[in-house]
Amino acid sequence: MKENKFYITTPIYYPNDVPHIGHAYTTVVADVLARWNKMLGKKVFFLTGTDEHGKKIADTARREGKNPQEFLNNLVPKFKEAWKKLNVDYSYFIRTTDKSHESVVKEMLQKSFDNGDIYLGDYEGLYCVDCERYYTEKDLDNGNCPIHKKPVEKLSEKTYFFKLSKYKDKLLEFYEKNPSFISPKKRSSEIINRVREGLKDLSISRTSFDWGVPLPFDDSHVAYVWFDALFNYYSAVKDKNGFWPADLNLVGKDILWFHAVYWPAFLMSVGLEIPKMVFAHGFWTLDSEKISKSRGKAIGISELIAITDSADSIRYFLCRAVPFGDDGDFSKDAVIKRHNGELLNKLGNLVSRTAGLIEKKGIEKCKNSLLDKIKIEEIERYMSNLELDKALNDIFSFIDVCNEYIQEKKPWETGDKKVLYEVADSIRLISILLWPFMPSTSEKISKQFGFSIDDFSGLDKPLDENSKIIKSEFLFNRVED
Ligand code: ME8
Repeated sequence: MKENKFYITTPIYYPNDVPHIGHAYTTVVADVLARWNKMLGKKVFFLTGTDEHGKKIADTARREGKNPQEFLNNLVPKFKEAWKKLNVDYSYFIRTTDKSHESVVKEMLQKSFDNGDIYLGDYEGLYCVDCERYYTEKDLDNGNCPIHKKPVEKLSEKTYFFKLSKYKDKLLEFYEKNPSFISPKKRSSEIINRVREGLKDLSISRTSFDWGVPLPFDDSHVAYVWFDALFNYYSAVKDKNGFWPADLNLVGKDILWFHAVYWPAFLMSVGLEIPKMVFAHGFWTLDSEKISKSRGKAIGISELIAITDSADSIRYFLCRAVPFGDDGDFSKDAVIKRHNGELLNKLGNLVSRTAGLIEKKGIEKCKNSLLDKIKIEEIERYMSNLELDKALNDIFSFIDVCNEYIQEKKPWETGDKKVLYEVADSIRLISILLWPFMPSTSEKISKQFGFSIDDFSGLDKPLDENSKIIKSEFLFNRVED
């Protein structure tokens, strides 16, 4: 089972507000990769969820006059609804307030404590509640948190420390042996250099609030939210044989440090295997500014889908517009341009024109001469390197090839049923390859052309000559820009 499984995760998001485009990005890409690996015949487990403990949630709930649980029960469904609207098909949605997760966190704290990696000490520092982390004076931007541009709080507390310093050499050795653990490559050297400079022990407990998992060896402290949160990836599959370790922890670049340094150190301390890869993607900006709920600069999920009235169109845009790993600036115009230009004019037209012609003229089975124009191996390679934009580029180049072929062969004049078969069979390939990106569009095409989408072995099964092919509604509607 181990070689043939794929366990992928998104970060678990803070449900202190409704989800926005940044959360949608990681989740959609994770869904595309999960679906792609399912199509490769792997047993896939795709995890997402919400990070519900900590001061940020406790403070926001208090400001709204609610207790944290009540506050969360109102917001967590918004994440589930958002993923449903975006055709995200996760295997499991974890909440860190799940009792089963809390007991794993306690078990891990106890193990780490028993292994001598946790001790009691004093901590004084500058804390940003929105980040749920301490900063040093030199990290600050004019006295403010460098990310949220808000004042930090001076906190002083008795705290338990995790002996992170002890793991410096072990981590460096691990990175050396597993060069793709921190991906993409351009982000790994910065992390490794910082680790080389030395690691301070990490405060992993809090006494200033109680919204968290109590330490099993001292219940006057609750666990630091990141110790609690990171173990979600393990607690979700603990009882599922063969899925651990994760194959891919997908994260934004903002939280790479936590996943590339704290996470493997915690796992070493408790004697668990370490995920194969942590991949940090770039950030979307809106009008060149960081998208942030707390600073009121964000696009919600319904608003995102409403731009083109198509979840598949947004999924496509997020995967195609920016090389995965790079930053990008989001604009409605860019979404509409790709929707009208690539989805409607290229893919939509190919499908509706071909189906319309076939309804009138029919098809005759023959060898599909277009097949050697689609670079399936290259597309597979791009996908295994997480180069989603390049894979889509190749698929859309093939769509161009098909449109040009019809234009050149003019089957509406010649009535050539073989040409129509070749194009219909190519549409079958296109929709199988596009299914992970645009599942509902691909499923519409497969119904219209009478084939099924099961897995990639279907790529080698030519279209049945007796398929009933019908002209049906347009796949995409034109959006005025
Ligand atoms: O950090 N562009 O939760 P969070 C791209 N609970 N991606 C973005 C983005 C943007 N502008 N904004 C957010 C947390 N993201 C912790 C995680 S995991 C054990 C705990 C995405 O709600 C991106 O994936 O702040 C980023 O890492 C994540 O949302 C942060 O979500």
